[in-house]
Amino acid sequence: MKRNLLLLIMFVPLLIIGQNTITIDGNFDDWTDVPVAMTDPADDVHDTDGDYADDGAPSYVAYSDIDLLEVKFTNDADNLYGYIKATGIIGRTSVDSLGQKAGRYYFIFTIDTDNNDITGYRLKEGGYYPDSKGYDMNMEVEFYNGSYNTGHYLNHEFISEADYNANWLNDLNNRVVRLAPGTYDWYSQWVMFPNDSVEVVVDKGPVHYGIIEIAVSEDGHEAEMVAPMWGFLKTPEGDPIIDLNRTIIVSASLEGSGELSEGSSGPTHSNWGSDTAEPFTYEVKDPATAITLSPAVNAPDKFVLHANYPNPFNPQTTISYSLVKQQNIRLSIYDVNGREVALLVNEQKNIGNYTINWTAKSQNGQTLPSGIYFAVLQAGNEQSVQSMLLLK
Ligand SMILES: [Ca+2]
Ligand SMILES: [Ca+2]
Ligand SMILES: [Ca+2]
Ligand SMILES: [Ca+2]
Repeated sequence: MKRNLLLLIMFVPLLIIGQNTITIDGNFDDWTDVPVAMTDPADDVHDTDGDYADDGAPSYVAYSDIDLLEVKFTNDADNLYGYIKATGIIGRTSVDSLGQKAGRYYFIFTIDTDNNDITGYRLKEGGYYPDSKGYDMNMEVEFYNGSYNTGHYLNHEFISEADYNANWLNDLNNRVVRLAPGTYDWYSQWVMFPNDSVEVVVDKGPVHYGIIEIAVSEDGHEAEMVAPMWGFLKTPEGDPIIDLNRTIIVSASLEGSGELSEGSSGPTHSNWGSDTAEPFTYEVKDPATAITLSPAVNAPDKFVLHANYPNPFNPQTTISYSLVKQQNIRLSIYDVNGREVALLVNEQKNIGNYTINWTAKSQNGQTLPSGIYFAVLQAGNEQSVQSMLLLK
């Protein structure tokens, strides 16, 4: 049984990874097979502007639109994809025509792109909780005044205003990120276009549609986002900041100005709220590797019949087999004279591991005598055989 479990763990997730295709369309069937990266409790939004005890949680604020519940994260050969489920409506902001000021809302994946605490900034500096260090870049979407505003990248490598002033434009013009110790307050922020041109953006700036895209479900509780890896730019040495077979740390947050929050105390009152899930480690997997390696390393092309257990047996034994593709199979028992004495399985089966108990009885229920029997698994012209000894 342990061996079966191991097989299941080893090759089923790899096959699934190879099949991930996320479409940014506001439908979420494409996320079904992506494992949950992190769950987050309900009703734990905190006041982003509020007091922040050194080792305690910041104060609570009621704001259901910001209350995130679940995070997923995946990639294909070219892109990172993030998914967030929330209690309220993702991206909901107040509009100035309602006699309120225009609100802001952020859908954020903050990334420690080099898996190194020394480079980047500390989440707490931005008022985020739980705290964690080393965050270099963001992929995020801003909603403003009731609608989408920009989908942009952020670079947090600047340690001071002087550092920022001296370097940000040069770095962006050279399409590089230096991965240096940074701060929350000093960052550059840009929308990237498919032709590699950039538009520097500021909060509440004009709408630009670049290569980062987002789609929200009809009920508003779910959203999916894509950020092409090349938009994270390169190091001065020319290495991509994000690439396949890298380990990154990801922190997902929702944040918004609070005109529409339950905690708001008037039409112009702004109670900033944010909710951050615990950060998680993510391997940027190579989908091509996942597809080709899994069957070759862990399983034969079509199926495997494992040794029965116990063996010798009396009268019951367990026969197990694994299928790496959906197929019609036939599992039967033969005696030493080549006579089929029992047919255990004869049907189409899905990919997976299967076990079946056999109690040494023939097809019509007769008890069989001691002796050698053969379990035979057949699919098409191929078969796999295990001999079994019934000892009474
Ligand atoms: Ca989708
Ligand atoms: Ca939450
Ligand atoms: Ca870092
Ligand atoms: Ca939380």
